[in-house]
Amino acid sequence: MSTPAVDLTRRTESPGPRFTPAEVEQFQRDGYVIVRALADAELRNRMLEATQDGLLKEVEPLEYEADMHYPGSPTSRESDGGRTIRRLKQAHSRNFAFTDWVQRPELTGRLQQLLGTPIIAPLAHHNCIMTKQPDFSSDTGWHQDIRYWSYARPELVSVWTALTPERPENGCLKLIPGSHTIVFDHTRLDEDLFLRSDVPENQTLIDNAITAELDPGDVLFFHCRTLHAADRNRTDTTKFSVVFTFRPGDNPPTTGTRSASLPELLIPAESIEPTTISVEENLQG
Ligand SMILES: O=C(O)CCC(=O)C(=O)O
Repeated sequence: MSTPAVDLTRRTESPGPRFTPAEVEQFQRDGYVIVRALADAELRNRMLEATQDGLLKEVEPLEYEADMHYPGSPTSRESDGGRTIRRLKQAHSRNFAFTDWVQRPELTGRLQQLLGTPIIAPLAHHNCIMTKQPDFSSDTGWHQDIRYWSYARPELVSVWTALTPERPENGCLKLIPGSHTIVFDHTRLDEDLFLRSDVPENQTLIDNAITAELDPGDVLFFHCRTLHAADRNRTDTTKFSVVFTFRPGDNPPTTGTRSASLPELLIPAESIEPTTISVEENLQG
């Protein structure tokens, strides 16, 4: 079954500093929302330049495709394509453009609507630029980001910013609307906690997936339990996306875990009333 794309209608006016009520409602219901043209071209270009420089100079810390052992990955760092970079880690420390982006009112205003005040950006998760390259990229299976994260509650919002076009052919994200409400029984997940496609109820979910087609500057907000996946890049151009995650102040990482292994950013933002994320859990499995 082909995966429907979300509406790519361009907006003509500035998106402003807040989600509309309909967008908040969509986030609550579907576990994601896309805001078109949220990151302006000047800032995007600064993030893209810093990214291309980091890629060219191989500035550590890096994640290589070969490290993942996903379908399509080179078998080792020594094999053909083994030095293909999958992501530049620690985006925030690479250039002020990334600090600038996570403090922009058009972003923080929206995060406050979802998370309240204060907004915290963990540096241990995401905080990266995905560099999905043409020759040696891989397929990422269906997963919920929270699977390897440890927080008081599964309540974080990730922000995926397209620096270049994202389409099915270059491996744009696919998402399953409403999957942020589902708590999966272990029989539906494989040993790496990816959704098993050989389980019929899982396949029914996968059949409902949408593709998040993005143009440069479009921003996808998604819940840390929203199931998502992506195919490899089958074009001849690298796809670049900046990804950060954010949490409410009262949802700290668990001491001693990877989530608590790095500092976090306290994001400056004016205080506004949040629309809390009320996820009614749907225990399946
Ligand atoms: O771009 C991809 O292959 C997927 C990345 C992803 O799902 C993630 O970083 O959580």
